[in-house]
Amino acid sequence: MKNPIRVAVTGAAGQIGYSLLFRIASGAMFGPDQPVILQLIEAPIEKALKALEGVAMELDDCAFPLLKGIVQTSDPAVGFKDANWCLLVGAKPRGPGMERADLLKDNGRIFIGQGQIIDAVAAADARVAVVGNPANTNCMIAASQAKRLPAERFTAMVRLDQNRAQTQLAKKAGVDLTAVKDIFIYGNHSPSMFPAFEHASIGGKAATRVITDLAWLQGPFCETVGKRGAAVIAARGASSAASAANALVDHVRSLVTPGAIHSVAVKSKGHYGFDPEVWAGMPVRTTTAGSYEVITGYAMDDFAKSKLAATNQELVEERAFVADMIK
Ligand code: NAX
Repeated sequence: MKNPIRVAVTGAAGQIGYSLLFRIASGAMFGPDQPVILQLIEAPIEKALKALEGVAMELDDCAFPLLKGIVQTSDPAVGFKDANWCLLVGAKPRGPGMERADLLKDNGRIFIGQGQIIDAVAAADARVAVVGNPANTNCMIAASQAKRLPAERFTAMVRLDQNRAQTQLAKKAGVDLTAVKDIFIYGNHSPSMFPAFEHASIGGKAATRVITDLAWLQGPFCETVGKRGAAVIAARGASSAASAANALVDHVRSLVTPGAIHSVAVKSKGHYGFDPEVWAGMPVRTTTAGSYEVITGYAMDDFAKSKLAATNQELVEERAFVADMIK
């Protein structure tokens, strides 16, 4: 039996947490032979901590063979201690009438603290995955606090957008989902993101040769993927939770699987025209467990270039809003 890995999860009593923790404990994230210790972190709010107790009770009641321990805490120094993976799900939701700039600042403060504590107490091999919105910019803020852990260890999730795009292409083409390959998300996890359909394939052929309706690809397809989160809220009365948790399972599983090719928001090095200081979604190939290289060299036409420029612009603006928080 392998040694257990420590997985810290913030926002553990939230709705994504409720779908996520059971998947991690069952082996879906790290594999069926990898024991885990869950280190669950909640805000220091009585109601949230009480709810967390209930979640921990349910985890116990599942009798997962791989679950070797549960830590419940509102102290990040306890929750991130020796963590191999830090899954930053918890964040403040955007309230009624709240400006995006206020959300950026309020959440920025959370991610400053968490970035510093992770850098101080997490395991030497720690990896960080950010889900809490605005995910790319929160990730950038957390990474900027770290002196010990390199910036590449901090990734933000755009996998839900990739999964959404894959399904939309499969539905339009009338094929099984698994026939759709290499659909990658570029830029921000926001409606400005770009699902680069030109590089996707369907049943081994270029997606644009299978779906020849370019107006649909450039219009409704990009819009449906970009605004899917809002559509789920309108229908369900609550934001995406199970699908977000599933995407995080995919995000981490792909990052620990050498050879996997997938979309991750990572620190830009200027590829695809992204400002070198922002975290942007792009295609990566996992090299060794937890490490990756950006897949460069996909050619972009004028339409793609304009979409990349727009999502880059938004990331640059978000960065400017929180400039005083970045070290
Ligand atoms: P919930 O409001 O259900 O849960 C959030 C939890 O985080 C709460 O229990 C809260 O007490 C906790 N929390 C707040 N501040 C904390 C802190 N400083 N430390 C620890 N815990 C803290 O939200 P949920 O639906 O679970 O969504 C969580 C985040 O994911 C939100 O920011 C949401 O916008 C974001 N999403 C990101 C997605 C992505 O693809 N990147 C998609 C889904 C989701 O919208």
